[in-house]
Amino acid sequence: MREVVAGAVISNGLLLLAQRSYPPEVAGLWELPGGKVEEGETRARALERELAEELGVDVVAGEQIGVGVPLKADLVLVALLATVVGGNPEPTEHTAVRWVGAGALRQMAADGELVPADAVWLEDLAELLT
Ligand code: 523
Repeated sequence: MREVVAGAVISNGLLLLAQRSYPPEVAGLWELPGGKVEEGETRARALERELAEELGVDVVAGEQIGVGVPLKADLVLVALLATVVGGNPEPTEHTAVRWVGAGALRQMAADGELVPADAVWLEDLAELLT
């Protein structure tokens, strides 16, 4: 079983979302940024590495939020809280980034603009933002 870790980065009461550029099924949809945990890496370290690579930010990963979401037979998606300790997110692999509050997040979910797996965390995320 491999893990993908995603960051619930919250700053000033807003959540960071990143717009996927690939694959075609999810291109244009918004996600909590992250990536695959490599062999020998903790979830927290993997998230810190992925956000540095993809967005040029230094974050400190915290506790898990929500449930693990199965992606395929051998892959599970896990979300960790994360705090920015340096830099401003600038997308290198994503199309764009944005910061949203609970209302905008709910609207995006209702409009089908979130990556399906991430939409499972809607209530967990909305609670953190209110
Ligand atoms: N998800 C997903 N939500 C989410 C992330 C970060 C990832 O549903 N918030 C899915 C999308 C892919 C798989 O997890 O099916 C791997 O994510 P990806 O592509 O962001 O991870 P990478 O960059 O480590 O993997 P490669 O594209 O294989 O390099």
